[in-house]
Amino acid sequence: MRIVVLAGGIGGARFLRGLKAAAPDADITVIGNTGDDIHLFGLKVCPDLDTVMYTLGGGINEEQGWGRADETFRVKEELAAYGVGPEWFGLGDRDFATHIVRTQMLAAGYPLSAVTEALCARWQPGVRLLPMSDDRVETHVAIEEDGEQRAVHFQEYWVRLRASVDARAVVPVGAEQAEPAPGVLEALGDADVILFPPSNPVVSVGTILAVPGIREAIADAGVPVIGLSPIVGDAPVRGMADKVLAAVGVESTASAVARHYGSGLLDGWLVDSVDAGTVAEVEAAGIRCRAVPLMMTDLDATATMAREALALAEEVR
Ligand code: GDP
Ligand code: FO1
Ligand code: CA
Repeated sequence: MRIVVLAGGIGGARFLRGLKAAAPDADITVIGNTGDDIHLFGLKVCPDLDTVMYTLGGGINEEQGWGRADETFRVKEELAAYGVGPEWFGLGDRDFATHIVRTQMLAAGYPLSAVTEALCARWQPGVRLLPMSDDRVETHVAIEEDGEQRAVHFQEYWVRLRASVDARAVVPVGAEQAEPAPGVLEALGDADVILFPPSNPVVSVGTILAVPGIREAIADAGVPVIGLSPIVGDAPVRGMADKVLAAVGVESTASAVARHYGSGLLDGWLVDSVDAGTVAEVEAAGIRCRAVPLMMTDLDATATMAREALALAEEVR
């Protein structure tokens, strides 16, 4: 079975670990969000691609959910001693090596998709990891700070400001001109099932869908498209999904997120058991819906979620 998954960082990566356990023989292609990418110290950092690669490859800091296990911060300390920031973004020494290799290969003319494949040759994530695009896309967030409107990079909004101010708008800068990376449209066209893991619907899945051609390829694939809600009990399990959903005028509920994707895109939607009361509302919008436990507490629980998603796919097929 060929499964295509549109993934952000932590939510996507943890779900993929469960999916691999649930479907060990499946051929899994991951279309990764690159809107979180940022250039720092002359290096290109791809947080969501790296989170998927390290999580599936066994190099992730498990507690944190991002960055490397067993990390040190000597380089960051030395940069700070030179007064070179930003000091609010924590790049570790082991992680730096990844960004150095990536930046060196990009400078040599390799596209991001080829660079990602080269990095994955070391980590062996057990999935085919494709960036959504080889073109630069950067998510910016419009905020009001000290009475003034300004736009900040998504990482600045999340890491420096901790999403403490309201997001007025979320803009995937460059998405309109971006093209899907090689292999993306082909994978969608060849898929037997397409999954939206419990990733951020605005700044992860939403950004991938903003690349022209990807949404259309999903709708035209003619195979079940199944999503899992990242909103449980009317709040994100972690992160700032509530803030960015508000910016696009969507309530922070499992049902509202399903209706935001819409029946034109989604065939099935899983909500957590605590949100069982919203199943009828989702089904009324033309999306088949089931309530099952959706907390990725351990590998078994996550694999069960993946099995439920695949079972729902067979039901709507
Ligand atoms: P990010 O790029 O690191 O923010 O990761 P993603 O976009 O892939 O996923 C973020 C989303 O995962 C957040 O909106 C969380 O609410 C959701 N999430 C995290 N852990 C869980 C979980 O155990 N269960 C569910 N249902 N959602 C989760
Ligand atoms: N998240 C933080 O909250 N603080 C950090 O200092 C930080 C550094 C960082 C470095 C590399 C990387 O791949 C991810 C990093 N993250 C950090 C996580 C990242 O901001 C978020 O997980 C995602 O981009 C949110 O979607
Ligand atoms: Ca992300």
